[in-house]
Amino acid sequence: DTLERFIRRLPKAELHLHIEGSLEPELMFALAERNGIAIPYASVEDVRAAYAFSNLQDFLDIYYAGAGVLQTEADFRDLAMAYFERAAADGVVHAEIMFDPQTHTDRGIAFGAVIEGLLAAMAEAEARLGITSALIMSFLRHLSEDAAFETLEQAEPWLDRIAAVGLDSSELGHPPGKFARVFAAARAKGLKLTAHAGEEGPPAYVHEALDVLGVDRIDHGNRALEDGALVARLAREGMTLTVCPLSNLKLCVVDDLAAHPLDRMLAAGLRATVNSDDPAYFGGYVADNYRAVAEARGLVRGDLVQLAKNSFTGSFLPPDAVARHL
Ligand code: ES4
Ligand code: ZN
Repeated sequence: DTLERFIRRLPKAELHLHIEGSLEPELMFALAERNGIAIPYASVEDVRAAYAFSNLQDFLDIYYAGAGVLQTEADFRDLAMAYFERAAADGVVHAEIMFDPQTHTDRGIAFGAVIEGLLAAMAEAEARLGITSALIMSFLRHLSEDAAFETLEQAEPWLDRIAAVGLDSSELGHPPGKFARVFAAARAKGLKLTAHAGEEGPPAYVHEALDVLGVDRIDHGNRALEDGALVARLAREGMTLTVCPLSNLKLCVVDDLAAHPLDRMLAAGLRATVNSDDPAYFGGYVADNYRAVAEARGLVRGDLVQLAKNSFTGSFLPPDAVARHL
């Protein structure tokens, strides 16, 4: 069995995926044409050439511009369906997908068009591809907490179809504590909580996500490794980290995959998982991430099995469903 085949056949959950980040250049062009929207690229090759980033903000500027082609409920359904097809081919059996409502509502797209399109794709993915899924509604941390509260209010009619809230976008200068009250409100509504922390931000932001927000999961968490006491705490509490190797490479969180800390995380007893983050922008879906980091860090098949197990243990599935996947 080749490594690639082994990875593809390993049933896994994807826990860190921005659906807007799965917008491939080909679909971007098709939606631009369908919606009569001009995009600043001449060709698919031209788009891919623009995907050279030196940090998170570089990427975010291009990612928010790309999302401008998404206009209708059908666009969001097509976007998510394309992701599910690709994920199924990679052996993903459960996906917890983040969406950024503010990226769309701030340019006049109805919250309902976004979420109904995603929910339609989720239903089709389960029926036709056998993939279960859940939604994580992410707040943009460069915007205010009041704006996040407004988004939580808009989501009210669909709260029973949203598993969790998340926190993404520009990390530096926007610590988790900025969203303490809206995360408490989300928790009171029965939602799970996750937040990007320690991608570019310092270990203190990871502490804050745990202590002030009370998150159930940490997205990325790379920089936690700079703080030994924090590592011990994350291990002791069985906190899941949703690590994204190719994202880390493209956004220069690591200089080289050969220096990626994934195996050090596992060795420290951390519940690390492997995910694709924004696969259309970072050069690979979840199986590509497993393969790239396995080759760069010499992971053995037992490590890959552990990572896949962690993805179910760390999911927001109910315990009986988790047990069926282990
Ligand atoms: C993101 Cl990699 C990453 N970090 C923070 N926010 C994001 N939104 C989409 N991808
Ligand atoms: Zn992310």
